[in-house]
Amino acid sequence: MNIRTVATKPFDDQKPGTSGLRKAVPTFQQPHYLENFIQSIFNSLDNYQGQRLVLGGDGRYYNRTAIQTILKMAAANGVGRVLVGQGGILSTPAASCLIRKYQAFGGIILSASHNPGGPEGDFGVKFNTPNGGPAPANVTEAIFAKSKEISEYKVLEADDINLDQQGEYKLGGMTVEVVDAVEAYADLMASIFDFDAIQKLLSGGFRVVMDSLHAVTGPYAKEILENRLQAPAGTVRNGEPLEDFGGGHPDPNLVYARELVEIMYGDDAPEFGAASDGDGDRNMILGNHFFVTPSDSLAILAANATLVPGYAKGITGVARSMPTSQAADRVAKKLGINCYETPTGWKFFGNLLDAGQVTLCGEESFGTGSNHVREKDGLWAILFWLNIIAKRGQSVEEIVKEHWQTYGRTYYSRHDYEEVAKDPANELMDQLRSRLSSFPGQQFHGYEVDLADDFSYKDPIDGSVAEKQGIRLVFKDGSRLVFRLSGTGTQGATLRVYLERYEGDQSKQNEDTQTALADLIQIAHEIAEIKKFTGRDEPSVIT
Ligand code: VG1
Ligand code: CO
Repeated sequence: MNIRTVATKPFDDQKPGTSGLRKAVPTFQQPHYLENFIQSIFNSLDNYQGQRLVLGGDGRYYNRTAIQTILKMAAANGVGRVLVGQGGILSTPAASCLIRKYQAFGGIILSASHNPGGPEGDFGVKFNTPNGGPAPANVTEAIFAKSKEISEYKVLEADDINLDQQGEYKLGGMTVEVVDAVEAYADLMASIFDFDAIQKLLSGGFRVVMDSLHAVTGPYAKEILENRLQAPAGTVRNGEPLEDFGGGHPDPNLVYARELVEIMYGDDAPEFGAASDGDGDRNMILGNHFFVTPSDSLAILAANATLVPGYAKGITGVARSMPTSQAADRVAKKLGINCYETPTGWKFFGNLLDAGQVTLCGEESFGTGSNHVREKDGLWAILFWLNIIAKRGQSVEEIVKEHWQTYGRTYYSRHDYEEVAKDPANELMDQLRSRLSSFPGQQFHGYEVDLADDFSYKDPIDGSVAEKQGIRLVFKDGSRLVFRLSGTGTQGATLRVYLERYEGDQSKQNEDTQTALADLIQIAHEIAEIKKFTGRDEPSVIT
């Protein structure tokens, strides 16, 4: 067994963001760049020697190369056994499922999620802990600290493993197990949802279109929807994972999943449409000519959870990220269950889920999930919706509108200003921050500010504190404006403006969202001087 120790120097930009280390592919292709980060992960951990690791990615460009490197480094660093998805494929929720099922010490997931792929696109590395969830801040900080002082890494000299053939391989003293990427995850879904009821729905003329956007969910969706639930072949579109996602942007929203949106808003539209992102943790839900906002989706899943066998006994609580609308809070209140508001990013839900404080979690960014894994989960959300529809016998639109009648409607939108210059974007945030104490009591277009702060969160389980998580203006009527800079982009800065307004009056619940939010949009422009700092009149993406 020949272990090579390679001398290296630190890179100064290996600080993980909202969801792992995300950089352009050419950055990862620099000599030692990937190796430094992987070695820093091992250097930050204790007692993993001889233990299990889960490894896989969303199939994007550089996935296979990186997997071979990581396997050889894991072998050289004393890992006992690595479970790799066949073809190097594992969706983020499937990786979380395997970590939990096989009690691995962690997982390395290769993905830049919703960011485009290909040689000029993005790549990413996420480290997940034994609970199956994204590493919390203390872990990512420890990795970052190691990355700043690294001087060498270890790698085994060996041939590449055949990732396409299931089975066991030896790499030095380590065993590599190439496993079916889909089976354990599909079994988990079957254990949660009423597959018989869904199958009956699908065989009764209820038409479903699932767009995998040439990203990782293709094989999962085909196995679950077309094989196990016997939806007609072709239900899953763009189901072949491609290294560049077919040139698309694997982000399931009304802008980037245009093909699906055209089908669902076209003549003879199917009853249900869904899409998922690069790594399979996001979801978009559409009905016939109808879009479900992710914030509403979380609230509706919570309100209907007992229709799903896996949650038949009820849910203990709901958590949502701060920018996510307060629709779920109203359901929690009515059900008398816990309700938490966390910073953006799935890592903040882990402790609450582990402690049993919440069962469902969600983010406005098309992410929903539960305690079945420790990641958000796109196909799980889609199956949840199908299960609810099968039980209620109503359309997507009917279910949502009935929800609004019961709980009120929360008009909600996010405006993204992508790839703007970094320094002025930071200035925009700084100038808002500096004026926070002056906002309360001020009136803007008839909205009076009740509270203005830079959101900070104290984890109720371990007491850790996360500061500067987004600027929040809450108005007297409960409407909100939130400003954040993205922690997942790789070009310049992305300003996210989140807008929310509650409408309890049933006769006013059918307005167009942007129209209903027009005053708040105007206020956002005025107080943040968006044009001045970004040079843009309009957002690049509205969701
Ligand atoms: C975005 C979303 C956030 C999500 C994160 C990771 O982060 O806003 O809600 O958790 O992406 O999603 P940011 O910092 O760019 O706003 V994904 O599907 O990367 O794993
Ligand atoms: Co994702």
